[in-house]
Amino acid sequence: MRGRTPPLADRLAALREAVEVGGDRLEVPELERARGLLAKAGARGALGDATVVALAGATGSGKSTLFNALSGGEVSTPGVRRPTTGVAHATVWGGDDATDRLLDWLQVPRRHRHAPEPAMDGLVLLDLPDHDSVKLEHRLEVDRLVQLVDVLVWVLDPEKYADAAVHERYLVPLAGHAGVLLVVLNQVDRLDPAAARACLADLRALLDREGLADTPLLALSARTGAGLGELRADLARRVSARRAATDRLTADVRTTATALAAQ
Ligand SMILES: Nc1nc2c(ncn2[C@@H]2O[C@H](COP(=O)(O)OP(=O)(O)O)[C@@H](O)[C@H]2O)c(=O)[nH]1
Ligand SMILES: [Mg+2]
Repeated sequence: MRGRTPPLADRLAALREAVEVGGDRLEVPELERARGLLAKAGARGALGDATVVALAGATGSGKSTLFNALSGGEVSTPGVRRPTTGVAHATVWGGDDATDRLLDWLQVPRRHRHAPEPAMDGLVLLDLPDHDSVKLEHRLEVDRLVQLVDVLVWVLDPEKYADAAVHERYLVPLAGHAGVLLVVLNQVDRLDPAAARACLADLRALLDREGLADTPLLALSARTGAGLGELRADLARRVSARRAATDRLTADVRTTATALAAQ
């Protein structure tokens, strides 16, 4: 039907067929990635429709402070001395056995259960290690989880928001995933209103140029709480729609199938 997006199951079936056909003819990295994605889709699909949201970003951007502000307490220790932890932390809203299995699959051992909050029921929030950590194992842990989570919130700050590392390594490759991405400009309390507007406009233009025009950009202060309501509302919408996992996999299949077809 014209204009109708094929359901995930149809896309996965098509990808599986392409892998089977292609597997006889050529052995390319795209084929291996497609096999990996089919395995991921099978595993994630069996783990329920909770929404896994990860806070990602550079050292000192404010991930842990934001994680605590959303979690309603001191759950993850903000960095005094760096580098901080290489292990992701989770706060779970209304989790059940399926959520525990989901976190086992994600290999996130540190978990905190939030008090009941109906609007957020079904949210699994992760505080990731720093993507620019001096420790290789921290960076590898970020890369591993970036592949697995449903929604990525990139926490940027006024100094480093245009850093090539985050844009080239993470945001541009995720351009096919605009729907599962959210960018926040944190620490806006450190800017006067005019500077904050200029910074946001510059970052917006940069994201648009990178093919991320559909990605929401929010101004935020994890310290003062400014903009936090808007972020919560965005997350609550995604959580109640219960389709973030499907959307992420759909975007993955689209990217992977395109890469495979180009072979
Ligand atoms: N002024 C200001 N400082 C912040 C904000 N968010 C975090 N910080 C501070 O920035 C430093 C690094 O924060 P942290 O949450 O550890 O960053 P992480 O490395 O990304 O986890 C800490 O001293 C925080 O108190 C913010 O919105 N405004
Ligand atoms: Mg941290």
